[in-house]
Amino acid sequence: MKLEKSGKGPLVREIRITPIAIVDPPLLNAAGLHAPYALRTIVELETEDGIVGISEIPGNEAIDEALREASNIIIGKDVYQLGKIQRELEAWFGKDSSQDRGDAPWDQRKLVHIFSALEVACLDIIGKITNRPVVDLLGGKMRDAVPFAAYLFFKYEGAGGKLGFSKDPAANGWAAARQEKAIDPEGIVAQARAMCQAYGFQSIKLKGGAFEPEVEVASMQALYQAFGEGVPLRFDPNAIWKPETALKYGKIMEPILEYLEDPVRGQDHMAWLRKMIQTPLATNMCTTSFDEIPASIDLGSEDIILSDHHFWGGLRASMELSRVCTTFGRQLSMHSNSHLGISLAAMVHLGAALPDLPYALDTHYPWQSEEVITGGALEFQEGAVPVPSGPGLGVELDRSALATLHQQYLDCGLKKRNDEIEMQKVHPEWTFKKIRW
Ligand code: GKR
Ligand code: MG
Repeated sequence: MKLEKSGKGPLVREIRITPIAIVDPPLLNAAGLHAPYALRTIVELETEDGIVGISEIPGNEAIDEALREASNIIIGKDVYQLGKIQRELEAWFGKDSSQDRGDAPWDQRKLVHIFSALEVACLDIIGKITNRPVVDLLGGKMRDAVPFAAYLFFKYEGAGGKLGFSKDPAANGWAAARQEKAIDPEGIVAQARAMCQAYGFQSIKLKGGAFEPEVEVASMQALYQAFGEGVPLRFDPNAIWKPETALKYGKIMEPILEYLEDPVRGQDHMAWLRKMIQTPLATNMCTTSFDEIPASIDLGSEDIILSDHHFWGGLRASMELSRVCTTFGRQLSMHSNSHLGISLAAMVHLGAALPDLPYALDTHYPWQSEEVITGGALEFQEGAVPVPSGPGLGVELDRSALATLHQQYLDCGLKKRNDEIEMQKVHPEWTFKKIRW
């Protein structure tokens, strides 16, 4: 591995974009039901010296297509020239607008995804060249391990994938527990016990928005009864509540919540509720880009912004967001979607570099049963993931797993996440509503 002469730096010679499908159980949310497979895209950049950097982003055919188009910009570029790469991508694709995010709980903007994919892979390469972990490129390690929260879901019975709504009778421990139905407080408490036992999580988040507020709030109360004050609890109905519903149930949950995530839709409604209840409000839906920060500050719409490097345009943008949050008296934590170990490694490097980490971060990782990195799933110790110590991201692509998961993508036929369509397969009359209760 050698540095290029005359300040030219290592140049990208090739980009490989591989869509994959990973088995996902039938999890419920405000937008419907998870499909039997979640889609991800694995990006590899290779330099002229043969150094390969990797990254992972949510899978979406249109974004993959745009990434292929971005090859024109990335090929031949010096991996250190991230500012220039970003400028050229913005000029080519035009800046994302807030509308492009979509109404679903997850983000569908192109540019943030593309830049995140390219930036993380470039940082992986730079780390390999300089023999430093990515966390060092973000400012250095503030902690050795990054804490995550148990992320609970209401769900139908089933393992997902080919098994769909049936269970694999050979599974044990958490692998068996994650197949169980959870549609009421008892099911949620059982899920929490099994997940916390397997991973050692010390904070708990419940994804709501799937059932009537009474059932979901009763589930939070049951978690509080089961785990006591020592385990911080959060609840996220993905903005499906009306303001008056959020006020009623926000007040009821005030004594038991660490924070309430996106109870209502939009900065105005969040700001209104913010003044009416004591519980801190968090968001990954109402303030989702730097463009939305001025209004968020003017209105006072939330206390905690849940960054996601896939949606905010990379790891360095998330570090910048942390500074903005500090300036305006906000906290920063992290949002997630179904993901594998490359994304988790990037999240851990970021989490380790953030100056302050007041809350355990979100991760869907326990719901996934497959991996695309060598050595299998990353390990959790008492709910935290130790920062990988190798150069770059510190994780390597398992080529045979990549090929298998790509074939699974081709076979499953899914091209884009659509939880409404999946829900209609079970309840044909069901339709997505931005605000339901
Ligand atoms: O995986 O169903 C899910 C979640 O609802 C996810 O899509 C959200 O983006 O985890 C997310 C959230 O915190 O809103
Ligand atoms: Mg959320």
